Amino acid sequence: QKTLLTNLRAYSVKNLQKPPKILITGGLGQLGVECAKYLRQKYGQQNVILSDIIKPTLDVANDGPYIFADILDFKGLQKIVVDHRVDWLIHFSALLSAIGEQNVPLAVRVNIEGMHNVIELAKQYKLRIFVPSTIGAFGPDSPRNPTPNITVQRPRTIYGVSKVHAELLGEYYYHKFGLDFRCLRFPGVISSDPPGGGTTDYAIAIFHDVLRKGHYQCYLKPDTRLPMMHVRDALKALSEFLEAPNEILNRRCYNVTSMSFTPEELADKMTKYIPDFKITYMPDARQEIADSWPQVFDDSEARRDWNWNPKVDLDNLVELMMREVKDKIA
Ligand code: AKB
Repeated sequence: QKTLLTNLRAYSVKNLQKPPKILITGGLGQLGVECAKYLRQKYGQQNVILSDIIKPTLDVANDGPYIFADILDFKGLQKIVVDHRVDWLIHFSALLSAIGEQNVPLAVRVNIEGMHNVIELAKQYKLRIFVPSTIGAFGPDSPRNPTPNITVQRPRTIYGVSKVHAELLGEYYYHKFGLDFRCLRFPGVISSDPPGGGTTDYAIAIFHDVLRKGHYQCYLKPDTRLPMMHVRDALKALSEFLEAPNEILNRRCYNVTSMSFTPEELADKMTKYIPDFKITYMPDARQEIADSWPQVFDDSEARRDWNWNPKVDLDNLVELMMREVKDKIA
């Protein structure tokens, strides 16, 4: 009775009879745990199932439903959808840009074969499916400042190629089969949880290193401008977009962003909290990836169609990260 009441109170979406049952794949990546927390507040703890192939920490296991799910095992996925009566699928499993370049065959399996499985699954069981895309879905031939919603997409990483593939496949399934496919192209998402394997990771690592050691060696040049967003805004975008009625959406894939900055500009803001920290620069292979990506992301279509409006600017982001990373490493 108590759980039911909590669920009903938490559930604020209009136009739906009951809270959706949501399955999150790749749940132990950068966004999964925070996303589950966010959506459980909204739809009830038991209605959001986190999944991965990794053994969770006790904290994660105690937070709500957690199950084993291998996105490369189609039958296993079918069983989960049937047993748990899943309505919405949030598909986070992916190898990011830098790590993907180190193991292309694995990235093809996880990012492309995995996508084939979940999209067929969503079609068979009529699920609403959310797949994140990225600024990495653009390449050196795309306009970089600003990068509009519809433009040339010729990425040069396997991560980017797999995301363009996911976008096109999702749009195709929408038009051909009426699949409720939804996709947001995220910029670098900044959270106190380590991301692992991305090109935008410096903007997280810098907080951890500076708070722990007082200095940071950056693998990008000081003037490398990239679009970014705090995880709070990423989850707000995801949840608002998932709830948006189909009638107001003019497309299935939208650019979203909050801000753009360079390592130099970020470091400058951080000196307000730690005036004497040291930053040095030693660009590596990730520089070439960053140089092919958007510098400023045009998300005006998301703002117009479903009222996307980010809340965290660069000053807020630095303040939040200082606090959150301090708590994490304490
Ligand atoms: C990465 O750097 O690979 C990701 C992304 C921007 O998609 N954070």
